[in-house]
Amino acid sequence: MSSDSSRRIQVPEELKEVLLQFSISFLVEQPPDVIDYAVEYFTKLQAERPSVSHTDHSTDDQLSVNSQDADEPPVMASSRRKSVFAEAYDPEADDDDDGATAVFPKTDEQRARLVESVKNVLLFRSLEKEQMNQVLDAMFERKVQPGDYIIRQGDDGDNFYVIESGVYKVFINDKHINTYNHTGLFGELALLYNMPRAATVQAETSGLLWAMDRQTFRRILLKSAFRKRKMYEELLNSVPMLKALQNYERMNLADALVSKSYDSGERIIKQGDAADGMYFIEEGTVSVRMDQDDAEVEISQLGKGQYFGELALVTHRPRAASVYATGGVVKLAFLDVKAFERLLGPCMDIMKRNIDDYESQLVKIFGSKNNITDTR
Ligand code: 1OR
Ligand code: 1OR
Repeated sequence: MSSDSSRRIQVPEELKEVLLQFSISFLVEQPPDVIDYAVEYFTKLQAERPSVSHTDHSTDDQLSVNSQDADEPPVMASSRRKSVFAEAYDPEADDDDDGATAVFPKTDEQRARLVESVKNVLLFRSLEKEQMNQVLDAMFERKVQPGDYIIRQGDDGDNFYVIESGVYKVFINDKHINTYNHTGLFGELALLYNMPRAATVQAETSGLLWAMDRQTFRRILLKSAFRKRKMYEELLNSVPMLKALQNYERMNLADALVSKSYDSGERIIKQGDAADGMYFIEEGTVSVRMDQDDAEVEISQLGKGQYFGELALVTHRPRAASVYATGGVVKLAFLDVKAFERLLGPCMDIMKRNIDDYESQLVKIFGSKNNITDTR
C-alpha cells in the first residue's frame, strides 16, 4: 500500500552524518547567524573533500585535525559519530537544579591537594566563595593507572576532571590530538554543551584526578562558564591573530579573560612599568603614546578587535609605550601573563611579525630604534 511505502522514507546515512556534524559545530561555536554559518561551513567542507565521491566517507577525511589552515572554522566536533542529537541549547532555561550537591568528606591533606590542583582552573575563576566551597566539597578523588580510559569518544558525559598528576593523551578517531602534562582539566565539553564526548582521553602514566559529577557541574558551573564563553566568542573571533588557534583553544582563552572598563582619558598602561598581562579591545578606542623629549607623542590608535600590551610579555621588557582610553568608555578583555604563556603559544609567530612592524614604524617616526625589543 502507498501509505506503507510513504512511511518508509529512508534518510541516507551520509545526510545524517553531515547534518549531525554541522549541528554539533553550530552548537559549539554558537555563531550569530545560522545561514551565514551554514554557507561558510559547507563551502569549507566542499573545498576540503579530496574528490567528489558518494561512497562511504572515512571520518578521518573530514577531520584532519592539526594539518589545517589556521582559519578553518568547523573542525572541532566533527568526529562525533554517535548520535544524541544535541538539541538547541539554552543554559538559561536549563533547570538541573534538583536539591543539594554531593559532599565528599576530605582529610585536610586531601583538601589542600585539591585546592592546589584547582588553583589554575580557569572555569572556576568567576565563582563566589560559597560556590567554590560547594565545588571543592563535591569533587572526589580518582586514581588512574597507565592505559586507563577516562573518557571514550561518543559516550554520554558523566564527570568532569581536574588533573592533579599524570600524563593524559587525547584522541579523536584514534588520532592523537592533544596531551595534558600534570595540569589542566578535561571532560567539560560534553557537560557544557550537552553533547557526546568529543574525544577519548587515556592515561599514559599513573596519576590522580579530581572528578565532579554532571549534576554538580551543571548546577554550579554551567551558567557562568557558558555565559563567559559566549560573551567573548564574538571578540575572539574578530581578532585576526587568534585564527591561529583551534576553536577549542579559543574557548579556553575565553575562560581566562577578565573584563575591564576605562573612562575616556584614563591611562591603562604606563610606559616603563613592569607588565602583568595584555588586552583585547572589545569596545572603544585607545591611544598609544611614547615619551619623547618630556612630552608624549601619539604613535598609534587602536580599536575594536585589536590588542595591545603583548610586546612587553613577548620581549620580557618594561612597557614600551603608554596606552590611554579615548572616546567614551573603553571595554577591554585582560589576559594575565600566565594564561598568555599557556594559551597563546600558537600565535607567537604572528605577534613577533607585528612587533617587527613596530620596529620599522619606530624608525620612521623617531628616526632611530628606541630599544623597544632589544633584550638586555
Ligand atoms: P569532552 O567532554 O568532550 C573529551 O570529553 C575531552 O577532551 C573534551 O571534553 C575536552 O575537555 C578534551 N577538541 C575537543 N576536546 C578536546 C580537545 C580538542 N583537546 C582536549 N579535549 N582539540 C584539541 C585542541 C588542542 C581540538 C581538536 C580538533
Ligand atoms: P607593551 O607591553 O610594550 C605598550 O605596552 C603597548 O603599546 C605595546 O606593548 C604594544 O602592544 C602597543 N611600538 C611599541 N608598542 C606599540 C606600538 C609601537 N604600537 C602599539 N603598541 N609602534 C607603533 C606602530 C604603529 C612603533 C613605535 C613608533
